[in-house]
Amino acid sequence: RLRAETARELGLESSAPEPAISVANARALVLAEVPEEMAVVRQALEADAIKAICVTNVEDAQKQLGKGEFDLALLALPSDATEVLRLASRLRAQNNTRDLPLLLLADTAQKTQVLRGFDLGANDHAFRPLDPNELRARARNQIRRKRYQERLRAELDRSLEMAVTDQLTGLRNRRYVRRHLDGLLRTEEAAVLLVDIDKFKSINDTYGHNVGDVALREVAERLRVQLRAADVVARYGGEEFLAVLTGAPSAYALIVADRLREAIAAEPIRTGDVVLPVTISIGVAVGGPGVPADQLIGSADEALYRAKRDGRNRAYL
Ligand code: GH3
Ligand code: MG
Ligand code: MG
Ligand code: MG
Repeated sequence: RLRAETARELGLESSAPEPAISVANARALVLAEVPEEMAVVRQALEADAIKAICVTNVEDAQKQLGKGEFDLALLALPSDATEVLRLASRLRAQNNTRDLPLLLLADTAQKTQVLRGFDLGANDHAFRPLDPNELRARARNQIRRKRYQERLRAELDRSLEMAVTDQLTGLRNRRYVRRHLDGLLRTEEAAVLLVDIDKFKSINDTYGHNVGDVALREVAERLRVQLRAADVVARYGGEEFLAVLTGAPSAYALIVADRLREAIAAEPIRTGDVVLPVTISIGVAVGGPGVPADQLIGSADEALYRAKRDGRNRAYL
């Protein structure tokens, strides 16, 4: 119960019961040489509002499926099943069809080929003569399974995103930027900019914590828009931020730092009736492969300390 509540609070799970997974508007590719068989399959699928896209040869099937817009493929095995089984194998090897459900249609005498198909990654089968109700049940099953898998994957993506995001500002969090920096420093030069808001405690003390939070978010946003997409800026602590720059940053790290400083100082932060002049101090350090992240951040912290000591609203290397 605790786990469910926590998940809900974190937005990982809706409080409403999960809606049943529908198969409506699913797209199925049907590969069948024999027109009568094609007609049976198409009718069965369309009874469940599954759209059937029909092809009669392996090349066309491959071409259609390569677009990756399908929820299911029904592959009818001709008397020589080799080409269709090869197709099944290829589909499993390709990125955009790796998870595509494959349903084989075969003669009972083709059991060996069907089993071979399972080895190659087919998910299910139906034997001739095809029973439309059985076909529909098996198709629905596969489509629901695929859609459920997609839902889980989307939830996982969302959890992973949350695990690296600071909730207050939407920036990356400390854990993420540390790992990012560790990774970079294995192969390239990086600059770290340790940003600390000046006299932030007095903002909280004067206007309250909520205004303090607004200021934090606004500073975060101004830092973010100043940096390139390839740079990472994170909330590193309460009112501290860490930006990591790449691409020969020793030449321009201090220039960027001064631009960040100016972006905050130039315009007071406004919220309600409050007009809040805010400044930041920045400590900069540059290092390359072999320099530990801790050491780099330690140097930036020393530079930050000097910037504070010399009166704040400055960026030091
Ligand atoms: P300095 O110029 O030396 O950095 O002064 P300062 O007041 O910014 O430094 P200090 O470290 O003394 O104060 C930081 C303050 O940041 C203390 C804490 O209350 C506040 N703070 C930390 N996290 C948050 C937060 O999430 N929201 C708000 N509103 N305040 C926070
Ligand atoms: Mg601080
Ligand atoms: Mg401080
Ligand atoms: Mg501070």
